[in-house]
This record gives sequence, C-alpha cells and structure tokens, in this order.
Amino acid sequence: LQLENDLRRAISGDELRLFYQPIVSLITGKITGFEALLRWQHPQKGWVYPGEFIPLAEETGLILPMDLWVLRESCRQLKQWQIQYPNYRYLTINVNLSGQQFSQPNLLEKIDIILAETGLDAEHLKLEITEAFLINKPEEASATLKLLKKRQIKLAIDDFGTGYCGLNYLHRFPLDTLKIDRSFVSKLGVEREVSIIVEAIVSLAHNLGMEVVAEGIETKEQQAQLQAMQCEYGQGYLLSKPLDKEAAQLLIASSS
Ligand code: G
Ligand code: G
Ligand code: MN
Ligand code: NA
Repeated sequence: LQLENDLRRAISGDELRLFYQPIVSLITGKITGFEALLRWQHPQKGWVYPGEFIPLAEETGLILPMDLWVLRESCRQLKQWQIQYPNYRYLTINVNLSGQQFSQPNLLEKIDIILAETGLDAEHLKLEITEAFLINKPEEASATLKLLKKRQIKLAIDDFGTGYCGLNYLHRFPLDTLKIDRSFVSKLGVEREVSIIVEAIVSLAHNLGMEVVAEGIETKEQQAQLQAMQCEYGQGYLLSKPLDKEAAQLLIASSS
C-alpha cells in the first residue's frame, strides 16, 4: 500500500522521467528514432525501473494515467527536437502502451487530444503493443489497430517471440514493425537453432510487409549476424543505452 501511495504521488507530482533509447539503421548507422522508457525517480529509493512498478500499476489501474503521461511527454519532447533540429524531422518516437490502455474505449480520443496539444504529426508516433494483448483479444485489438492506422499512427509488436509466438495471427493486424525480443538476440552465435529461427522471423516479417527491429544487441557479432539476415534496424547497448533527455538531445545535435 505504501508503494501504491508513492506511485499515485509520483504520477500526480514530478517524479516520473523518460529515457530515450536510439533505434538505429543497421544499413546506414543513422538514428531513425527513439524508444521512450519510463523511470521513476523516487525521493528515497532513487531510480526505480518499470519491472518494479508496472505490475502494481496494472493491478491498481494507475497504468492508465501513467501511460498517458508517457505518451504526452514523449510527443511533446519529439516535437521540440523536430523544431530545434529541422534536419531530424523524420525521427519517430516509440511509446509502450499496456494492454489495458489499448482496451480503453476512449483511447483514440485521448491520443487525438495529445497529438493536437503537442502538435506532433501522427506518422511520427509509433505505439508498441505486446503479443499478449493481440492474442487475448484479437477482435478488439484488430478494430482498435485499424482505427489507429487510419490516423497514420505507426504500430509495432514488441518482444516478439516471448511466450506466445503465434505466427498465423500476425497477418490479421495492420502492423508496421516487428521487434524481435532480446532473448533471441542474446543467443545468436551461441545456439545454432536460434540463428535459424531469427532468420525465419525476419523473412516472415518482410514477406508480411513489416520492418524488423532487433532488440538487445550487445555485441558486434550479433550485429553482423543480424545484418547478414537483412534485419534493417537495431536497438541495444552496443548501439546506445537508454539516454536521459539531455544526452539524447546532445546525440541529435552532434549528428546534425
Ligand atoms: O528498461 P526497461 O526496464 O525500461 O523496460 C522494462 C519493461 O518496461 C519493458 O518491457 C518496457 O516495455 C516496459 N516499459 C518501459 N516504459 C514503459 C511505459 O511507459 N509504459 C509501459 N506500459 N511499459 C513500459
Ligand atoms: O520490452 P521492451 O523492449 O519495451 O524493453 C526494453 C528494455 O530493454 C528496457 O528495459 C531497456 O533498458 C532494455 N535494454 C535495452 N537494450 C538492452 C540491451 O542491449 N541489453 C539488455 N540486457 N537490455 C537492454
Ligand atoms: Mn518496448
Ligand atoms: Na521489447
């Protein structure tokens, strides 16, 4: 209960922070955008990571206002960078939304308001969705995703391959991007079968018209294997850790 009260205070107060992890083209080496990752700067405990508070946020419903804060702050920040660095207007921001948020009947209205308030073009926003939500509520998910697509908002399936790995449902959703979970990437070059699986996922995604991002790239060998498999984007500590907003801005400024 203490943590729940703390979390309420964090959301209404000024304790949530966003970090930005670059998503990089494995072909050109250029940054194509950032994934916004939530952190909680707790006055006593210091930095608290999502793994420690997202489960509680989901149980208590606090995830709804929290994810909306993340969405608003992400859109606001990207818009500011686009204005400040016009050469980088093409950058996109990836925002993780919980399944609960996708099930809200007024999600579309809330997103419309946030885009209007921040002035960000819908095409520069990419929402990351978990497999679990697509599998558990396929009809509902399909209807919601179609409405988001109509607005030009981009859609990614996150942590692909963890748990469910349903291949036959992928084509039912209007997804732009498939993100290969880092548990696969970490085993590249360690377990031979994993290379075969990853190569098959990349090829499946391409054949269904999706782009692929490999998550959790930590070594040059993993990067080289993914490049050889025609995986076009990557994310991970080798390319860059999640950066605070000052560091992310410096990165944009220094590559201008
Ligand atoms: O670094 P990392 O610990 O940030 O993230 C761990 C997990 O928390 C990831 O699976 C990520 O998808 C999730 N996550 C990070 N930020 C957010 C957020 O703003 N909203 C939701 N719902 N999940 C997030
Ligand atoms: O599930 P999601 O992809 O949204 O979560 C991203 C999470 O992965 C964040 O917690 C982020 O800090 C973490 N992360 C990003 N790059 C790497 C990496 O190269 N290795 C590991 N182990 N974790 C990473
Ligand atoms: Mn994600
Ligand atoms: Na992920």
